[in-house]
Amino acid sequence: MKGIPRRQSLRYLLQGAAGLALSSSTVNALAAMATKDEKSALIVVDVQNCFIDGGTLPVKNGAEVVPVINQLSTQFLNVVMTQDWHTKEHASFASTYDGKKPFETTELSYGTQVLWPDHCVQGTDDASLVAGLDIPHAEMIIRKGFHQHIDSYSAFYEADHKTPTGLVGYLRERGIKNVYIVGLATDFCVAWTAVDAAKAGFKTAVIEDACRAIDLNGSLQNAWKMMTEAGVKRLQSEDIIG
Ligand code: VGL
Ligand code: ZN
Repeated sequence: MKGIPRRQSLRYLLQGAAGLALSSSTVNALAAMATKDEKSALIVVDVQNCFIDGGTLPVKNGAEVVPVINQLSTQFLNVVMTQDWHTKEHASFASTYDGKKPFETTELSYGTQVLWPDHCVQGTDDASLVAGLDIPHAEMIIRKGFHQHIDSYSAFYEADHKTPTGLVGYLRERGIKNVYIVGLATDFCVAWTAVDAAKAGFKTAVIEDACRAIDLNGSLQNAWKMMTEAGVKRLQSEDIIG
């Protein structure tokens, strides 16, 4: 163990132990140790006015994530935030199409698109981060959904599954290996971000109680299935905060 810093050697021991005995306290210890770590980042997805009460696409109890995320953020050296950032008459808005209503779907070049109320239009107060979000040490804000004809639930790839936002490159260049995802909404932008993160090779966890869902036609259940199949871990904030 000579030459290995004490904290790091303890981690190796615990990781070894976790393979033998998966007691919940060991899992929690590992969850806690993955934070305050240069190789871990918290990704705060779309905690914007549009997705809370008073916004254009409010997620039920969306504002409840704010204090939880503020507290979690203190456990991370690296924090990235995302903003849904649409053009007017965006392809994901029902109002862009004749005879379409919000929450119906349409077929676009890349597949089925849910049509939403107009939301998170670039530069509007609706698209601003929620004022109560208190993460002064956040290092990066990435905007997505700014191509008129392509939606982007994921913070990594747009809905065509091809156009990158640049976030994979940013995290890799920063040496990030582990990502913890929180925010709105569990079943859309959080889930798609988590699946893409896992596919890109990051160890990925979603902190469930720091998210709220839209839950449209079984979308929440589908989202957890998708995430589990992609290898995304499901954590609770107490696993991190204790
Ligand atoms: C989102 C629907 C449309 C989200 C964004 O942030 O989950 N959902 N645009
Ligand atoms: Zn959107």
